[in-house]
Amino acid sequence: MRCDRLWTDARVLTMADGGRAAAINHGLVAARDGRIVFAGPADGAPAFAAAETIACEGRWITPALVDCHTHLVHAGNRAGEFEARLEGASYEAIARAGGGIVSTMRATRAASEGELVASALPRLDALIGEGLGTVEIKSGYGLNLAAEAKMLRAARRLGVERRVRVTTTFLGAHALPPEFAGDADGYVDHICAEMLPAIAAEGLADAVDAFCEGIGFSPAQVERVFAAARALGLPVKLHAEQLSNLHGAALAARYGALSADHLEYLDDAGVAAMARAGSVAVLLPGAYYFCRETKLPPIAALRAAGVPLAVATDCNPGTSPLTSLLLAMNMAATCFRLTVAECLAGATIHAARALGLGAECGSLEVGKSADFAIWNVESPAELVMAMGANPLHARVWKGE
Ligand code: DI6
Ligand code: FE
Repeated sequence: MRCDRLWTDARVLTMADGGRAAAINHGLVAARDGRIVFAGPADGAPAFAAAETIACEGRWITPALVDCHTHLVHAGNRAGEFEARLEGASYEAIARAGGGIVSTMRATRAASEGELVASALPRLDALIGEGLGTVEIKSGYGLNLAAEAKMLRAARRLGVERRVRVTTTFLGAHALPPEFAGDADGYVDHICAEMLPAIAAEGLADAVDAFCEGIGFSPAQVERVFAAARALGLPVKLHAEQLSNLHGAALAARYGALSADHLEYLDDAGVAAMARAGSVAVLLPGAYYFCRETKLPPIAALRAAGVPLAVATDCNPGTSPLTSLLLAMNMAATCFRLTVAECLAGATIHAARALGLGAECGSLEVGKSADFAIWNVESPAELVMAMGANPLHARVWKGE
């Protein structure tokens, strides 16, 4: 069989079969036209005629990592807020006093698209440097049409500047902009009637998200955004149950959400609703850690119900200034008690599913994009165990 490139003498974790496939000790991976044509044991593999053969010297190959929840594009600096919180101020109090998301909004509105791209690149490069192949990037710091569209264009441009797959999510319902102070319903009307249709018409968003929370938007308001998204044929996801239980995950499930994210305050009914809808639970241990949250997401219940668990950085300037998906995996293991296998599936196959990309990436299976990472580790558990180490040997994206 002809292929462009062949990686031999590798140990391979394909993450096929929803992450359950066994590790392959003497494996090889073959790519042609950017797609995987074989990933499996060398024994019994077809004979390949490859333009180039790369010997991996026993290194581990996993799918390239997928970060399925980030706010990578933003301007400004919230270090002062970090200091204030260390001195006792709460996240809610800072938000109510005009800091928080709205302070990043001001800086983001003032930045040009090029400035947003330039300031996001170091964050993106940190993730890519750890074997990332796909990243989701949300808007939500513009909070008017021009600035939200600017953020999403900047996000799309990042996928041109670097060899990485970028999916974009419109998060207009992230916080209330000052123009609509005291009129959240008016802002939601504006999102549904003006912003979302224009964003969709320009093809700027692959999905629609909202922040369902006391300091964000009510379930009734989120439902109006979801209905507008559905009318435009856009899939939804939701920041749900991060600080309190407003039953957002169950609402998202009713709209067939790709995922519900955070979920510390999720209850049993929410777990059951997510399981029925097939929504992915996106766990964000960086925000849990950084906010010194103590309420754990209901991992055992999610596991028992068969809800796929993803792990993401939530990279954002206020609650999770984290640009390492490997560290997010470590935190998911240490703080949330995920197993190594769950962490690895959470940052690959389940994360791809949370983006609606389950057929395109996240596992090494014939026909999928040849996106993978080659690691200098003795066992995949090291990828989850280490804090601050980067054992990446090489990253392959679309077969190169
Ligand atoms: N939940 C979060 O943790 C972030 N957004 C959200 O809806 C916080 C964003 C920020 O503080 O800038
Ligand atoms: Fe977030």
